[in-house]
Amino acid sequence: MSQVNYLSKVGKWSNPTHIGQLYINGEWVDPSENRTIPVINPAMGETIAEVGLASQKDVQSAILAARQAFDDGVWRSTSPHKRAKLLSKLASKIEDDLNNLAEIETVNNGKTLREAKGDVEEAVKTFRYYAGLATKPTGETFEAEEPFVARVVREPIGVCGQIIPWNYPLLMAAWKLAPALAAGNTCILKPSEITPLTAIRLFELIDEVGFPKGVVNLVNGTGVEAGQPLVESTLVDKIAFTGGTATGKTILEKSVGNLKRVSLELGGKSPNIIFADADYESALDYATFAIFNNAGQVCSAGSRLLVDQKIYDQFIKDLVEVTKKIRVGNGLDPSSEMGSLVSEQQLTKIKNYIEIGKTEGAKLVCGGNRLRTNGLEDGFFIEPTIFVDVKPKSRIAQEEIFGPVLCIIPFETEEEAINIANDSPFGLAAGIFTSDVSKAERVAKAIRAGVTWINTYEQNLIEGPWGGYKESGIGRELGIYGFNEYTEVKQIINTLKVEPTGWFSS
Ligand code: TXE
Repeated sequence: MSQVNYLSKVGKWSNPTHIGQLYINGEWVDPSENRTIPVINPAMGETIAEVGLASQKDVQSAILAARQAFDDGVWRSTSPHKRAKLLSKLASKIEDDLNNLAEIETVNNGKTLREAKGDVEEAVKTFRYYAGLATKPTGETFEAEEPFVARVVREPIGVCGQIIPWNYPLLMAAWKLAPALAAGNTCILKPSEITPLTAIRLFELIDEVGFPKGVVNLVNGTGVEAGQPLVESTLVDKIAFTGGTATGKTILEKSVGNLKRVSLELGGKSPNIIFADADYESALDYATFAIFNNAGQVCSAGSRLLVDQKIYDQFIKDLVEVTKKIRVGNGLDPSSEMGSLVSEQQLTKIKNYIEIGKTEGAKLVCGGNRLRTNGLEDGFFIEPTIFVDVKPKSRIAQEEIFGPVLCIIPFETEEEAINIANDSPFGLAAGIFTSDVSKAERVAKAIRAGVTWINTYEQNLIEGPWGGYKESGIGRELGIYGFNEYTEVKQIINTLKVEPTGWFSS
């Protein structure tokens, strides 16, 4: 089936004519080298589209368009109210297209429709939130010695290269574009080559909204060909990246040419701590949600479950029982509770970690196998998997698996739980389940992570800062924090008395 037929049927994408194209300087253009990359539906293992690949020349065109749009001031000089209006309009268009976008996301990423719809709703909220923030600039003033008056203003940084991953393709595009545009920057978005489809649909909507030419550009392509030129270009002022820690480190190294601003949202190995005095049912429910939601392909997944020795055996028994009931299937099937992994490569990586876990001596008590029956034969499905008695220093407890694999570690005291939780190169998130308010506060403060949830998990508030300590990243997204990451701070000092300094005698 041709890509147009397939996507118009599955995603009800009425006219997906721009799939092979890039969006540069306010226009859909063919890639200069006419090369494409196949896009796979991971639930079926079949090619559903051929997406145009940007060459370095195309990326340069996008950079020049964004540079000119920034330097001309067409966007940064646009009144915040006008910027807000366009961002709100885009939010409404995404909302109107919710079902379509969700289906496209599901067939490209493998997540369930329920998850994909949730992502689209969050993307809408993100654009609305930053539309609101655009009109609320936060300058400061301070008391300066007479005759001076001083104020501090925030200005856009300039041209932003935004490189995003495959686990939340549309939502990550929203997290990047919305604050950057609200603050007056111009953008070049580089989606993951594995999941480019919702970004293409998003840019069709962006085109309808009518941003000034060059303000927002899309280059699809590989990391090396389309991502790296953004990172290395001295015409790009900022790189915002979400992805793996190894790639994040490469990006940091390659960005030094013009000392561009870099924000990185990287991996995690987040601890989820269950104390014996926790509300048992909630703890059980969140322990599964934290790791099996989005098939575990979440940077903040609660992948290390620390369980109080007092309830250890019973909790594991109940957790395994709940986990075995999770319905794994094609994301388009409304009865599926967990979809496929995003790619064969990710499946291979996870299977490899399961083998590592076994050789390290952890006890496999649930799952561990690829699923290949009942219509899942050709897709990249894996059973929700649980290892118990995992050694805190072992590889499966230290490295990001990025799949539905839970590592359970017992602990005896609060201090021991904190030590195990902090014994990680990462520091993105943590969960704490207890009915003791004082203990919850103590542990939340002691854990070195960007977000700590108490008696909940994965509650993401657009208003709050999102980002990690240690090797989980640099900088923060969302809220005013994310907005500020797209601004430079300028101090303006004026004098009310104009006269020479008299410093030199002549
Ligand atoms: O990610 P990459 P991959 C983790 C997860 C996963 C691992 C590898 O553990 O198993 O990373 O996944 C672009 N210059 N996360 O290889 O490479 C690439 O094209 C510029 C966690 O898919 O980090 C894509 O657009 N760009 C993560 C983006 O970087 C480059 C989500 C992410 O790809 C580049 C995804 C280069 N040299 C994976 N190389 C999270 N934090 O949520 C690649 N890219």
